[in-house]
Amino acid sequence: MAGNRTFTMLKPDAVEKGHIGAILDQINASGFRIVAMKLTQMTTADAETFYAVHKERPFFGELVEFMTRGPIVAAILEKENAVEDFRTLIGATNPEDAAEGTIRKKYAASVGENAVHGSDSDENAAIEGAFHFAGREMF
Ligand code: RTP
Ligand code: MG
Repeated sequence: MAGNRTFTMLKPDAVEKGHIGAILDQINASGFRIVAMKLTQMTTADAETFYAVHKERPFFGELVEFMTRGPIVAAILEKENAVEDFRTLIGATNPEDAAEGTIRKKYAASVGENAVHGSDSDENAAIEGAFHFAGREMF
């Protein structure tokens, strides 16, 4: 249902450090249902398209390099008020500013390598989910 889904990626740093299980556990314990999920790796073209909104920013090259350096876990999550509640659960972009107990506070190393992505609007959640998953992969 529109408004009840968000899209997330557990970023390469979180996968490299072995945090997949702990992060998914916290996501489930916070009331999100997994609608779609896979381990995948973005190509440079994928990451440039996914983050096109940031292409003029000074960190764009670094961001694309980081997001393509290893596998990610991509997932679609369902919950009432999913987009906003998930961004609360992950915390501020910079882990130094993230609230205690949030996923970024616990698992992120820096503003660039910040463990997890969360969509910033219902519209982008739908676009980002469709970027990674075919309809038959959503449950
Ligand atoms: P995300 O899209 O990954 O959920 O993160 P966000 O909304 O909290 O932050 P956004 O402004 O959309 O930035 C996207 C990602 O770019 C990297 N970044 N690096 N070096 C820097 O100053 C910087 N700023 C942003 C982060 O990986 C951020 O999550
Ligand atoms: Mg963002």
